[in-house]
Amino acid sequence: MNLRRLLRPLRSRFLFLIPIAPALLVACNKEDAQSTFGTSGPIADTQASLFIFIFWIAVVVFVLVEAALIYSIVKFRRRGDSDDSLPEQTHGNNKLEVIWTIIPVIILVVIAVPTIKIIYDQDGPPTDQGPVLEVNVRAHQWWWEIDYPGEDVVTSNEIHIPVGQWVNFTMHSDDVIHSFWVPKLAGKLDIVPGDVRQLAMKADEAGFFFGQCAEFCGEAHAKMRFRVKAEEPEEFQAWLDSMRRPPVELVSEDAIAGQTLFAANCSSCHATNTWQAPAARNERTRLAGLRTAFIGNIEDSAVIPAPNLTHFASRETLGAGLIELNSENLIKWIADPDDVKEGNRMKDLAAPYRNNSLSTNDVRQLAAYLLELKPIAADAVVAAVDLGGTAEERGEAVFAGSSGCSGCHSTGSATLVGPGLADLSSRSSDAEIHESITDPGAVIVEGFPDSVMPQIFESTLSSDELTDLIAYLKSL
Ligand code: HEC
Ligand code: HEC
Ligand SMILES: [Cu+2]
Repeated sequence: MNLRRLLRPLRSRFLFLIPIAPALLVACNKEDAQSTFGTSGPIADTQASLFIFIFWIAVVVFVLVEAALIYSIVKFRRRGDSDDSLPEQTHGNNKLEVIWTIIPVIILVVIAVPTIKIIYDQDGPPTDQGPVLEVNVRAHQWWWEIDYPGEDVVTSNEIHIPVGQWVNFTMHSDDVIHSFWVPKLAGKLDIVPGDVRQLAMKADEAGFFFGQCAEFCGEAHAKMRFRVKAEEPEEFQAWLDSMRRPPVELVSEDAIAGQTLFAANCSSCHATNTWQAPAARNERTRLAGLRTAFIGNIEDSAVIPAPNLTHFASRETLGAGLIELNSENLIKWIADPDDVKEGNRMKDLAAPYRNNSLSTNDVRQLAAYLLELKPIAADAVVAAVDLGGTAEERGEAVFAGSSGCSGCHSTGSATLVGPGLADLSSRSSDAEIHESITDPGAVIVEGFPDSVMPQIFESTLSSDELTDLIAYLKSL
């Protein structure tokens, strides 16, 4: 029969759909970590139902148009080789043309009404549903800076939020256009440099939601991920509080050695001390300073804004939400960050990778240190520490410890980020050294960038620590 001959080419041409179909259908699996169908909050729910609504309209249109098409093909097909007659021509039929103009207009209006309503409804958190949690997000190539304004809590790449409370994300970009997307919680929103973007969402259930930068932003774009951890409100509050407690005392010898290595090699970019309120408040300024230093010397900078690592061991992922945080992965990351995440800036810029100066043992000790960085228990009493030793010895401990001085300053004449501090006493008085530490912006050493040395030591160092530190610096 003619009809069968007519359909034959279709059969072979569309055979390729058979192996591909399951792959396409997997995209609709609600269980998938980044599925937009398995929603978990009012914003994503509404967006998904709008999608489904438009989808069914499209299905009806598709079925009617295809039915009309197939009907016409069959009804007006050429009947036999001798049939050269043309079917009746309807060109310029006013009635038909008016009908197929009006029907699409009606369809588009039906789609536009709920769409526009939802766009306006979802612009900002609702004002009548309790307090809104504010979270600041700053996108960097290729990681996320997170802070909770008014809470003195800073973190990176993992965003904790309370279940059932509206959250308003205020977003900036530090470099190029990024896009903030947590598929199960809300649609994506582009973050354009120089602009402030706001996105509200709410999680209806606890969970660890996948996020992903959804705008191509350079080499490691596909690996610029993050997580939103929605927790019951008490757990969320407990997390906020824990981020403001001091770290536990380091136990293993590896971790203690790792701390010194970290101060010397890593602390010029990464902060681990924002459990202290002044450091937390200063973190944005510190990162902005690193950014300025990087922009001033893109080819050869030794610093760039980097993820805050305070209480890093309480995180679950590594490399901006890329892989699970465990000892094996962390060692892999520190040994060669590029092997885990091609193109990332740490491998390009950090001195130890440029000079290839980290031994396998150093890497292991650094990992041991980072994996012990967690807050003390809520009910732990901080014992007063008697440091002992001479003022100079105590000052040396401050210099090499979590204040991060040794990450930026050598004690010889070599320039790291800041000047080498040998012979400091021959060029500065006690008062000048004191000022250099507590108010680094007051006098800038010639040839060095402004606002890179953190403006926090006035509040993070006790006056005893300052005195000891100055005694140590004078001894160099
Ligand atoms: C030049 C600045 C710089 C230095 C120095 C540096 N890093 Fe990084 N580090 C970065 C940047 C930038 C990232 C983010 C990379 C990415 O995900 O794209 C990063 C990421 C990390 C992460 C993953 C953080 C997360 O939230 O997933 C760890 C862990 C880390 N660095 C450890 C170290 C250690 C250990 C050292 C010292 C050996 C070090 N870094 C030295 C810039 C630096
Ligand atoms: C993130 C890098 C960084 C850290 C951390 C840092 N500094 Fe600095 N420091 C600099 C830079 C850059 C300069 C030069 C610009 C200026 O004068 O502010 C500087 C300048 C100084 C000077 C003046 C040096 C001179 O030659 O006159 C002193 C003293 C000093 N720092 C001490 C410290 C001490 C002590 C600490 C730790 C408590 C510390 N710095 C932490 C970057 C840093
Ligand atoms: Cu991005």
